[in-house]
Amino acid sequence: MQAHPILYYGVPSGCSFGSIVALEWLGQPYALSRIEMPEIVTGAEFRRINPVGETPALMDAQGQTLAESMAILNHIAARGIDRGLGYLQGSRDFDRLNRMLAFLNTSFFNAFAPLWYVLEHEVSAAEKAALVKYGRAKVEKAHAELEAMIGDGPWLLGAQRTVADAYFIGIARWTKYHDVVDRRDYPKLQRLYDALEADPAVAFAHAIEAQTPAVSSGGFRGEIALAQTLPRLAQAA
Ligand SMILES: N[C@@H](CCC(=O)N[C@@H](CS)C(=O)NCC(=O)O)C(=O)O
Repeated sequence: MQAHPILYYGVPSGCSFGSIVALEWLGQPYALSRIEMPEIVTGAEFRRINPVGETPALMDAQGQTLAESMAILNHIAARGIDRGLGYLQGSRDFDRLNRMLAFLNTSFFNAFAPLWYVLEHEVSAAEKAALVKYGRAKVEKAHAELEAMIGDGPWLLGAQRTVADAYFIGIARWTKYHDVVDRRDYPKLQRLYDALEADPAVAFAHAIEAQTPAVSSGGFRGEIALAQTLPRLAQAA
């Protein structure tokens, strides 16, 4: 396979979903590498890609790696300015996008952490009740804050669809795993969610995760196994 950037995406239902959508919107050639969580993501091979043992991670065409959603989405946005995915650093719009990404990456993403913990760990009934109460309150608060932050849309930053929208949909869908918030209570977020779910890039990312036939409207060039990507790692100087 030609040396395209490779996005390592986590399943099931990783936050890397947003980076898949953003790469589709970018329209440039890329490949995907599927990483099972928690087994493979925390293994020695994947830690050569991201020592933190988390997805998403990106390997560029030169074999350099980049981790953290914020960094990867900003990397994609910088290459997609002509497509409206991001803005020139130093501009007011860049600051607005960065603020939105930061909110999503901290408040919105983290709000779900107590609820995921309950699903993924053995906890006592009392611990579960406390974590669920805490998680629900956090998810509700983050939804209310985001609803208040955004204007009349149609996208998070207004008229322009950016990498922030891609990242949003990958996290917002987590409500389906937890008995938490009715999105219809947040009409702007519900509208945004529906618009994104109807997007071909989002349909593609769902199909990739589910391993059903996936139709790319972007530059998808196929999947590559983790072990096959390792020889491409750039050697540290
Ligand atoms: N700060 C990181 C967090 C990434 C993260 O937590 N990824 C999760 C999936 S959403 C993961 O890979 N977890 C590893 C595991 O489940 O063992 C980012 O924003 O990219």
